[in-house]
Amino acid sequence: MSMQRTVVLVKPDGLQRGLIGEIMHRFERKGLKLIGLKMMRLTDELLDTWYAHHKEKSFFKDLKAFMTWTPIVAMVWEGQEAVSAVRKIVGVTKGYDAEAGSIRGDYAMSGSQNLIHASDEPDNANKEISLIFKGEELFEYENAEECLIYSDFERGK
Ligand code: 3AN
Repeated sequence: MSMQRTVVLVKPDGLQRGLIGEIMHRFERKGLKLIGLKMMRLTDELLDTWYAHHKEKSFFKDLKAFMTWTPIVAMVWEGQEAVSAVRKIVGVTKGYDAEAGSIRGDYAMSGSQNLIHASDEPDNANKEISLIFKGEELFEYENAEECLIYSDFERGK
């Protein structure tokens, strides 16, 4: 087990549908720790880097247009195995396939307008953090509930 950080973006459809609070609540109640949060407009250049693996795909242009439609809300969450824990809460890419109980399973039907981006592995999470957040925009603090969420052993005590 390892302490990890992961990036969540609430995409323009999540903002328009008023789901920011609901989405944040899902991660908060799980026991993940919020260490960074901001609203921003993604740029064309940033998206070229962010979605470099989709550059040749037929949907790339539409994906970029969608992601720049309105501002997005970016967050960094921290916790044990946070990358996979967050992906499970988010659900699989296509909303109509996503398990009931996951965010996409509960709120999405589309394969592209799927409310959220979540980092897919720790190395990518670190790259994504550095693309969006400056060092001083990430906060280290003691979470008062940490002793209830994790065992002493898991906290290295
Ligand atoms: P995920 O967001 O579940 O990690 P990725 O990384 O495969 O999925 O895709 C990134 C984004 O690209 C998706 N969230 C979705 O908005 C869009 N996308 C992926 N596959 C398709 C597709 N076949 N058609 C349209 N848009 C897609």
